[in-house]
Amino acid sequence: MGPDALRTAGITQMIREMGHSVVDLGNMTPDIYDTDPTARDGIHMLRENIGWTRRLCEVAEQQMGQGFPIFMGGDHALSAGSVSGVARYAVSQNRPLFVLWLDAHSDFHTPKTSSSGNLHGTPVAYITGQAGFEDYPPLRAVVPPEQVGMIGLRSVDPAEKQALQALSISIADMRLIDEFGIKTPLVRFLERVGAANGLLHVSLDVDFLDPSIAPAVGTTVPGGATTREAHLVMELLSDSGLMTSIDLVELNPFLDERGRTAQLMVDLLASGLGRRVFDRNTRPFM
Ligand code: EXY
Ligand code: MN
Ligand code: MN
Ligand code: MN
Repeated sequence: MGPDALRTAGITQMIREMGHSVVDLGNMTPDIYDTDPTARDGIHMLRENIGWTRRLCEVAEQQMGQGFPIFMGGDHALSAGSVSGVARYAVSQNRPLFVLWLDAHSDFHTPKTSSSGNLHGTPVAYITGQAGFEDYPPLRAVVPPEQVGMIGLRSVDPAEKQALQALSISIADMRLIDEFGIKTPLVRFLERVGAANGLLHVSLDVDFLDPSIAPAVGTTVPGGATTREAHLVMELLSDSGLMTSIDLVELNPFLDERGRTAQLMVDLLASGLGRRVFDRNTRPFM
């Protein structure tokens, strides 16, 4: 339902109006995975998620060679597939892949540590090659933790925190954003991507945004990014020219109010693709 809500909000038309051609591949279907998983009980839809990961990984690798893929969800578990496929493509190009995770959550559980059993809480651990994903497709290309940046965090479970503390993922929680502004950590991360001639995959979870502006998500956490903070992130991404693929995830239109969250996600993508009120060089005062 998420992708259809984005389509209804005019995502295709917006991209065309910005001068790009669009191919909508339609809604994907997962591969069948009918092996008995070895993971403990209580992990929801594990087989389905493994099937989705396999399919999306193939599609992502293939589509990276065709243009700028936009992966619409749906559950954030889809990023296990989208990012692992993008990572394979990056290896084929001999370029490092950086991943920017815009989210209230760190999504750093494994099927072994998750207490909810919801696999949307796990994709970053999978793509960075953490143990505990033995049932999943083996990663051909791991994203090194030092090439991952997380911005917007405000809900991290103890097991995730413990695992993250041992790694060098760059983290800007909301406290840091309050103190230094959202531009500071983002620009530092982008400088590293540019210096390494990296590809940049952005994973935008609706719950990165404050629930007051984006109610259409099942995992709202108060204290999120404002409308302008989120647009600034997307505008700076566009200015950098570094972003090469994006996930738009966790949109649940059943929880929306007159489509406002879907519209905001489309508008944010427009900023990420270069929509501006004025060009930078014609901006008054600065
Ligand atoms: N950490 C919690 C869990 O694992 O259940 C919440 C995860 C929510 C993940 C979402 C969508 O970003
Ligand atoms: Mn979800
Ligand atoms: Mn998420
Ligand atoms: Mn989230």
